[in-house]
Amino acid sequence: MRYGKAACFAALALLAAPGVEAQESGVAAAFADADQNGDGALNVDEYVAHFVSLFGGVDADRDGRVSQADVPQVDPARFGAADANGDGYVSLGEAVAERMGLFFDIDSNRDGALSVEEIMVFERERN
Ligand SMILES: [Ca+2]
Ligand SMILES: [Ca+2]
Ligand SMILES: [Ca+2]
Repeated sequence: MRYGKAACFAALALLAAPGVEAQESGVAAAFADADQNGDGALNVDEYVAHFVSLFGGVDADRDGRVSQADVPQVDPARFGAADANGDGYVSLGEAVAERMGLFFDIDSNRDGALSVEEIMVFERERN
């Protein structure tokens, strides 16, 4: 269940690959899943926690890193950008680092939290 809903948000959150998974209904469902305190916004803690849980879903063999083969939907250019040390794998640390950069791109009003609207706008502008 976690993987099903989370996979939608993964398109946004996990290496930001555009695609059918990123459709707005999927984003909204994944957002609700990630918004643990139900205040309608994702703070940094919720954002990172959600992403760590996503990473666990993708990292099938639990070695703490993900190869391109694990995430075929991710654009290889994005994957390469996230793979900061160029070893062919995106580690949890690399992924979180990449994700935190995106957080501030998405948080257009700079209030330190992401609204679903901010995510939708980000998705639309990017695609
Ligand atoms: Ca929240
Ligand atoms: Ca790496
Ligand atoms: Ca915001």
